[in-house]
Amino acid sequence: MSLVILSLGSNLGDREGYISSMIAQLNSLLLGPLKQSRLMETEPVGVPHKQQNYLNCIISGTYKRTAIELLKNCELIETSLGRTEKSTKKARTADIDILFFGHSNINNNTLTIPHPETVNRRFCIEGINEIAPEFVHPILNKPFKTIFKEMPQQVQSQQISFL
Ligand code: PH2
Ligand code: MG
Ligand code: MG
Repeated sequence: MSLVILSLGSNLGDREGYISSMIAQLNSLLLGPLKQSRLMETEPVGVPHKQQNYLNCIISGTYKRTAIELLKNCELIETSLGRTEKSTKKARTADIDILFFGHSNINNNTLTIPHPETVNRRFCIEGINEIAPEFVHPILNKPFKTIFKEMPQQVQSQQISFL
């Protein structure tokens, strides 16, 4: 059993509806206790062209199979919600990113866990600090309450509003 932390995002179409559907489907995939951060409206980070703001939230739960199986199931959920866009740079209806899979370090052709952008994205730090402040980043060896407190200025300057 692994504690998993996921980022959910949508910036195309009925964003709230897609986030609710992702949560509903993840509820049946993950075991409790499921935790969910507040919804955040966030400016897109790391995208080359201007696009609509994202709705994001962070969730955690436990998973009893492997990281690759979790990835496949998350991709099935994305596809069920009309996601056709596979490039990471374009607007999408549904995006589920595996940020942490327990304290595993995984690095292969299909998966990089911890997700390397986690600590460069304010919504990830804010969301994890909200639902799992004691969770220790397996590479930085610091709990998220500390990562939150030490957030660099350029990360802090990303626009977020809590809904
Ligand atoms: N996801 C991306 C690229 N940029 N920006 C925000 N604010 N939220 C996201 O979920 C996000 C992003 C690629 O997956
Ligand atoms: Mg993403
Ligand atoms: Mg993704």
